[in-house]
Order: sequence, then structure tokens, then C-alpha cells
Amino acid sequence: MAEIVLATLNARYAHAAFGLRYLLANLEELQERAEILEFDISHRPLDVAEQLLARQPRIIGLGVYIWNLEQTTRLVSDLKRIAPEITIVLGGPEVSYEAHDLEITRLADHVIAGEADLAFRELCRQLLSTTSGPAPDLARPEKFIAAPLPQISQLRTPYHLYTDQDIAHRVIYVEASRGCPYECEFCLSSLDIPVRQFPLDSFLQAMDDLLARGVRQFKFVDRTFNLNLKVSRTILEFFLRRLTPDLFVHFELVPDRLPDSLRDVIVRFPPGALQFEVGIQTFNPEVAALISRRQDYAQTEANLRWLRSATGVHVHADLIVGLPGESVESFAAGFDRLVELQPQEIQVGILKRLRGTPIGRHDAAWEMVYGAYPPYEILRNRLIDAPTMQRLRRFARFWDLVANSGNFVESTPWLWREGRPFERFLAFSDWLHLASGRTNGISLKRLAEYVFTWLTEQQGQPPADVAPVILRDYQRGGKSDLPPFLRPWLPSETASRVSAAPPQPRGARRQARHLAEQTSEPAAAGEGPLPGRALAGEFPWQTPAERQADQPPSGSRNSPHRPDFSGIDDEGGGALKP
Ligand code: B12
Ligand code: SF4
Repeated sequence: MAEIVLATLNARYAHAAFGLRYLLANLEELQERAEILEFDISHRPLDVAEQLLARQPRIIGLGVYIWNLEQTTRLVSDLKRIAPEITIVLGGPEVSYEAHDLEITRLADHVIAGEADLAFRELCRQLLSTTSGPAPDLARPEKFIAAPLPQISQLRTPYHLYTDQDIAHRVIYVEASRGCPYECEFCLSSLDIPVRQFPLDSFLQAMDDLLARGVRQFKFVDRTFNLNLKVSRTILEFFLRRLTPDLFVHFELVPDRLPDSLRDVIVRFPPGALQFEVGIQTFNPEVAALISRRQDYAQTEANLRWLRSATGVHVHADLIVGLPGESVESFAAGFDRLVELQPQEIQVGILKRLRGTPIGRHDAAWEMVYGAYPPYEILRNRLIDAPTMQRLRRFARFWDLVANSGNFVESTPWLWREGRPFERFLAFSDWLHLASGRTNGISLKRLAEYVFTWLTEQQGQPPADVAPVILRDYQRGGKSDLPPFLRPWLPSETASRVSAAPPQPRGARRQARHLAEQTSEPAAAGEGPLPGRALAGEFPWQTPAERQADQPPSGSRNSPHRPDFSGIDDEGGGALKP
């Protein structure tokens, strides 16, 4: 039993609800009367309702995000029909802006916009203080509540609320700061202007505690990790001092700000220990100006080159398709430029009009048309018609499957041996769509066969040259069999020598594959390290197959409703930081 139940539907099981943990950590005297229940978007709303109601709560607080709006709307509807006396409180980014026109806010009792770490506690106190019958009108809280920006120093951090199961099976999110000083118009964080730093000493103490409990993969959700260089350096040095072979730390940062004071530390990390997600979004300065994105391109290029040549950082760089003023040609030029800089992964995100973001001011001038439902992706604009946008969407998807997955690190550059990366990969993407008739659910072996067929039958590359490259890629992922379509093109001794793949280097799985490429035999074509990857706002180091394998442990608190992950497709480009 719990009087207050905090719940949400995460994007997948592996993603913990960090925000809910903040709410619980700050409930003070109400904390022992509260509980968190986590689900994911593959759970059926009625099953979720059943579990929530079993706690017999008086208040249910639900975290609403772009990925769960639809399911949570149905959940609230079911809850209100079954138990209308329970107070439903909503919060989260998807109900923090333009919330009045949503069905879910009509159904709920209260909606708290913004950082509700403290505001939720206040509301619960008010609601629970009325023990019987409805509160008198004067005491009744407003339906829509704008949470005052909490003083960071007043917040209790929630790291102790990560359970051992979370630590064993989930992404551990941490944050050293909130807010972003930049104003990129497509991004929700552009509205969180004041940057606020958590007290560093206690933050690092909490990280130490997590390390002691066995956490080895940390994901910082700070919007821009390298703003305060002194703090960034201290945090990096902290992890450097605690380096273990399995340590992996992910940061999001602006790419034009890597002074020597940071470079000195970064360079001391071994390959695969750090992952940087860097937003480029567009290489077209006019487009960047239109969307109020400040970026020094010369510095960005210099820093990316340095990261790739002098460090072992795994670089995940973001580009966006569909920005106002960005034609296909302009996007292609930016993509090719980024490929040349050789980040291990390029995330091709499709522009979204997130609730509250000012990107909508371009709608008329650039004829921007977005989907009306989450994730509100651009359907067409003045420069890119709807069919072309679909082609680019598939491009993003296939780029993710082939290049970013790390499953084809040697073969991918073969795809543009005869031309420019964007133009050649788009041709491959168009063909692959026609040949396979799908953009998901393609097995690794089948995909390898498609890549082989495209390169040999469609592009005229000699099969005997391509086959060993494909085989090495295929085996790098841990496969030990010889795909039949390669057999005729491999020397007989290779075919009989096929054995278990070599052990993987350090780091998370998909990064490890990219890393393996750098340390394995040189590619037959003599090309450099593979650039690029993209993923649909997903745990970026997993392939679709790995995502399917990403299941809650048996006996976990959700296990009676173990979701069927096989149907999940996080298709569509996009980022943590879009
Ligand atoms: C982790 C994360 C993810 C994870 C999912 C996490 C999960 N639990 O399932 C992954 C990587 C899958 C992901 C994907 C995407 N994400 Co994301 N993601 C984040 C990120 C980096 C961290 C979230 C977090 O923990 N924040 C820290 C906590 C403390 O803040 P919070 O979650 O907002 O919680 C506070 C309030 O919202 C509120 N609150 C939260 N829950 C509740 C509940 C109640 C009852 C109340 C009262 C209040 C309340 O109080 C909390 C404390 O202050 C944020 C950016 C950021 N730094 O916040 C983006 C963010 C949430 N993502 C965003 C977007 C756009 C996406 C994608 C669409 C990106 C894309 N592909 O283009 C995808 C969608 C995925 C899909 N399958 O559809 C947007 C939000 C859009 C929206 N309206 O929901 C954000 C804000 C990024 C941005 N700046 O634009 N994401
Ligand atoms: S895209 Fe990045 S830099 Fe721009 S506002 Fe969002 S978080 Fe800040």
C-alpha cells in the first residue's frame, strides 16, 4: 500500500525514470508514504492501471514525456473511469508547455509544469491534509501549477534511490547541472535558460557511492557538460582517478569548446571509456542563424579532428533533417563534411516541433508541416517535399542500422567508394527499401547479404574483394558461422577457418564494435575508421537486436507484466539532445 504512487512509462525498460526519483527524494515526511512504480511503453495501459490501483493510492503522479503521451492518456482515462476518487497529478516536459489543449490534462486533476522536485511535495501536502471529504474551495490547489524554479542547493539528490536491480540492468542517469544557456529553437532545453550547478563535492560523493555499489556506466543528462570548464575538468579527473577497465561515461557537450584545460584530461582516458554526444545539427551558417544556434564551425571541426586523432573518445555527432532553410543539397553537404571528420556515429535526427519550442515561428515562411501526434516530426517544408522527407527518414533509419550499429564498420565506407557519402548512401537506402520492403526487423545476416548484394551486383565491386570485408564485420559482432552467400567468394581455407570471434574490447557493446574496427586488421580497401551512426533517441550504444535483448530481470518489480519487446521500434532519428 502507498498513499502516493509515482509512475511513468519509460521509453524502454533500460531507461530509469530519473525525474520521478527526484520527486520521491524530496517528499520529506511523505516519502515513507510514497512509492515509485516504473513501466515502459510496451505495457498495456490497463495492466499498468491494475498495478497502480493495487497499491490503493490517494494520489497518483505520472511523468508525461513525448514517448508516452498516448499510452499515459489512455492510462489516465482508464484510472478515472475505474477510480475517479484518486487524485491524478501530471508532470514532465510533455505537459509543461501548451498543455491546455491536451486530452490528458483535461482528464487529470492537477498538472505541474516544469521542475516539480519541490512543487509536487507541496501539492501532496495540501491534498493529503484534507483527511475526509473535499477541501474547502479556498484551500483547493489550482489545476495548472507552474513550479517555481527550485534552488538547486535545496534539492535532495536521488542517487540512493537507484536500486541494486537498477544498477544491474538500467542506464544510470546523473546530472551535475541543469539548464542550458543556448537558445536553439528546436530544443526544449533552450527554455531552461539559467544554468544551475549542483554542489560539486556532494555530487562527487554521490558518484563515489554509486561506484562503490558497482555502477560502471554513467550517463550525464547535463545539457552542456563543457560550460563550466573548471567543473568539467574536476569531474573528468574524478573519473580518471577511479578508472577501471569497464568504466564508461557519457556526456553531451558543445563541440566548439574544448580548450587545453579539458584536452589535457580527456587525452588521458583509454579508448572506449568516454562517449561525447556533440550536437552539430547543421553545417549551414544561414540555417543555424535562422534557428538561433550559435556555433563556431572552424573550432568545431578542429575539435572533432583532435578527438578522433588524439583521443579514444567515442564521438556521437548529431545532425537534423528538415530545419528551416536547409535543402537536401545543403544537408548533404553538411553530412559529407561530418563523415569526413570521422565521428564513430552520426545521428541523423528528423526535426520535431516539441511543445513549447519557438521553432514554430518559421511555420509560415518555410511552410513547415509537422505530424500532429508525438513525436511531431516534420512531414514536409518549403524545400523538402513529403516523399523526399520519407526517403530521408529511411536514410536515417538505414544509416543507423548499417553505419551506427557498428555491425559494418569496414564495409560501410565501401558504400561510397565511387562518390560522395550522402549521395551514395541515399542510393543504397532507396534500393534497400525496395529490396527488403521494410526498415526494421532485418536480421544481421540478411542485412549483411543486402550490403554484399548492393556492393557486388548493383555497384560492380568484385565479390572476392568484398566477401572478406563483410565476413570480418559479421564476425566482429561475435558470430562464428559463415553466411552461405559469402562461401563461394572466400578462399576455401578461410571458409574452413571460420571460428569464434575475438573477444570484444572495453566499453558498451556498440561502441566496442567501433573500437574493435580500429584495433583489428586493416580494411581491405585501406579506408580510415568508420564514421557515423544514428539512433532514434535511444540508448545509443544498442542495436535493435540488443534492444530486444534488453529485458527486465525475472523477479523485477515489473516482471509479472514483462513486456514483449519484440515489437518495439524506436524508429526515426533523434537524440537525447535533439
Ligand atoms: C534520458 C532521456 C531520454 C531517454 C528516455 C528516458 C526514459 N526514462 O525513458 C531516451 C534516450 C530514450 C530519450 C529519447 C527521446 N527523447 Co529524451 N531525454 C532524456 C533526457 C536527456 C534526460 C531526462 C531526465 O532524466 N532529466 C532529468 C530530470 C530530473 O528531469 P525531468 O525528467 O524533466 O523531470 C523533471 C520534470 O519534468 C518534472 N517531472 C517529471 N516527471 C514528473 C511526474 C510528476 C507527477 C510531476 C508532478 C513532475 C514530473 O519534475 C522532474 C524533476 O524536476 C532529457 C533532457 C534532460 N536533460 O532533461 C531528454 C528529453 C526528455 N527528451 C526529449 C526528446 C525530444 C526525446 C526524443 C523524441 C529525441 C528524438 N529521438 O528526437 C526521444 C523519444 C524516444 C522515443 N522512443 O520516442 C525532450 C523532451 C520532449 C518531451 N516533450 O517529452 C528532452 C527534454 C530533450 C530536449 N531538450 O528537448 N530521452
Ligand atoms: S540543442 Fe543543445 S545547446 Fe541548443 S538549447 Fe538544446 S541543449 Fe542547449
